[in-house]
Amino acid sequence: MEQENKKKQQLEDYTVEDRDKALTTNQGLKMSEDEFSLKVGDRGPTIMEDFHFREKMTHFDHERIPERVVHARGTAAHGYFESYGDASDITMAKFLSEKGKQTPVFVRFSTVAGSRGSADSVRDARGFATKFYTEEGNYDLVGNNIPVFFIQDAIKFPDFVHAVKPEPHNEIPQAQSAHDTFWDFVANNQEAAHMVMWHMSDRSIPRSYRMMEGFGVNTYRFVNEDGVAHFVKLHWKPVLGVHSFVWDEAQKIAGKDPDFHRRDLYDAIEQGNYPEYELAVQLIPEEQEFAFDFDILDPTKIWPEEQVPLRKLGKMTLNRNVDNFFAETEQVAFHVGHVVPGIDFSNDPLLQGRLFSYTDTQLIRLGGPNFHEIPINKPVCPFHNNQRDGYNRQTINRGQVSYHKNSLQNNTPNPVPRANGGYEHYQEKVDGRKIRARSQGFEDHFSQARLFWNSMTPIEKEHIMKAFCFEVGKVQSMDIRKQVVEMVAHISHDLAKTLAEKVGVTATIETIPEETEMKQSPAVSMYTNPIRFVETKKVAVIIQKGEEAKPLIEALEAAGIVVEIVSDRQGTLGDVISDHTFDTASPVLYDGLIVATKFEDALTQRKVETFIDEVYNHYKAIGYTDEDVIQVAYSKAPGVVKGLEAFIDALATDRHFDREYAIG
Ligand code: HDD
Repeated sequence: MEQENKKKQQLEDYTVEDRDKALTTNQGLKMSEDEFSLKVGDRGPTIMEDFHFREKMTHFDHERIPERVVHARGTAAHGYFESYGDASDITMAKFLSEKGKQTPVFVRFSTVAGSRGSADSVRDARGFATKFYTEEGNYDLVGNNIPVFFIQDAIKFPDFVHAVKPEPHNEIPQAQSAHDTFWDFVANNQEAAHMVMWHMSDRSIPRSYRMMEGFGVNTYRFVNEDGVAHFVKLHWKPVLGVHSFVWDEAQKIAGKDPDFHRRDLYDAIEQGNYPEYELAVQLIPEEQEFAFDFDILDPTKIWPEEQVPLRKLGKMTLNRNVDNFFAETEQVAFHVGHVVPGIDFSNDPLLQGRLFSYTDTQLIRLGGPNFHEIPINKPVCPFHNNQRDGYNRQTINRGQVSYHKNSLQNNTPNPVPRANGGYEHYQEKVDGRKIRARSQGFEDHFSQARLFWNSMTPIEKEHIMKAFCFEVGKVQSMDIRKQVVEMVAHISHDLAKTLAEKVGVTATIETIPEETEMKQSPAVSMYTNPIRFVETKKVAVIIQKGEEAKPLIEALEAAGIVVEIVSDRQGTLGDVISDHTFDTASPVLYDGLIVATKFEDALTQRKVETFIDEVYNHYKAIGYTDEDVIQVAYSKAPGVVKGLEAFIDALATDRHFDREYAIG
């Protein structure tokens, strides 16, 4: 249960209710007319005097701000984090210091490459950025749903982003990596190999923001009161488990409902189905920095969970939608440098560069240095310093003094020592020559790409292979296709050979030594230990006479399933209400389907069969009430079942992939 939420209280001071109020200008002047500009005669020209027209139009003309240079498309929610216990043995962060301690949070999920108006279901990494409003200041954990990154050094970030974004000469394609510049970048910057394997896997087409993991990606440090430090990696584990679309479905959803993920999160919260994620940490003591066969500062490497186990720290619950998308979701400003005592940085060169970029980008995006005063960004604890002025300054700092040191104000605001909560950077001893070079420990680009491939179940391998064929098959340059195949040959000869054949290139695979070592990390597989559940899954029920369906619908809802009725018309159908027709609904928008009727009208029945085909082709559960309503071939296939109980069981399995081999 959530206790008093300080952030919610703070935001209420800024929240305005416009309902039932008189219309005024921004100066508070009530207006008697808002439909007509001030003219000379009712057919004459508009006159300069019309301050109301000018104010309204000027505000409108300035409504847009630049979208985020990456992660432009996103959605967000409020909630709280609750600590499982006292983690003071590893960090002095107060929000982790006692069991049951709650901290308000704001989380923004996003895609990376697409523009603000792009579709949600595209193949892409997903951003998972959390702002903890702690009593010691804001702590931002700015992560993704994939634990590694494309590049090792932040100086390459502009190159990578230029390559994945739409191509500059024609701005095509939108929100996709299936094009020449992306794959040219990958083939020529082979540190991307491991990330590309994740990117081609089903991880990059998540079913829901509620059903994906989050990773801090970079290596950070936890420091306790005694100054003892551990290298750490942070993880979010969704309570519902990790679940994905299939690729054909994801592409269709992009057209049928480009807001799919946004809507899914919003609806779940409105329905009281609050998404939950557990925060966990992997810890490596300082003295074991070099104890692994990978470099722990390399952001293209995971720390296999089997080698470095997870310790769970607490749980986050998202329980409130935003009141205003722009004010909150668009204006929230995350930064990896927003930390609290007990959380520190490593020399991971990607993280070091991020520490510059995030504040810098807010300056242009939010129009100046006072973005911390925007309500969504404001800490819930007091903040005082000698920074002043700038565009849109809101704080009214009283007094004569805005400098340190001073005597007029008794030298305040004053820095405080660590013992009193002052942030002190971890005193790492650093020694070296200035050099622009890749660390030797960062040179191996393929071992973990292979580890990932070897850890996949057969169906995951097949999906990765198909994703490669799709993406590389869209590349126009045959030379780039060949380069990619040769890169992939360092990961798996089988994968490279299939890819070469499918995309029509002859590549020199045999000359690349085949790696025989078969290390695995089962934790990276989505399908090795899937979580089965039905609660919050969305099911379409096809009926035409409502009175027969009411008990069925009630039983589904009692199991926590979200039900929508689809029929040949909307509105009242006996004693239930039909939500959709076959035109307003789409089979790709549901996790499962129950067919409870057969239509006499041949055209309508054809629509039902098309609906069933699509659900079937995407391996989703299908229930039927009677043999008459389903084709015989389907009724014998896995995951196509008769009766309610069998359907609920079939729905708990996300996808019945064995269907592909059962018939057809
Ligand atoms: Fe980044 C946004 C995650 C590397 C520079 N990044 C951004 C967001 C997420 C991430 C989730 C969206 C935050 C929001 O919702 O507002 N970024 C990552 C992860 C990375 C990563 C997990 C690899 C470990 N990023 C990265 C590098 C740089 C940036 C190497 C530059 C050196 N990222 C930015 C940015 C953005 C951003 C340009 C765009 C909008 C923003 O910051 O606020 O500064």
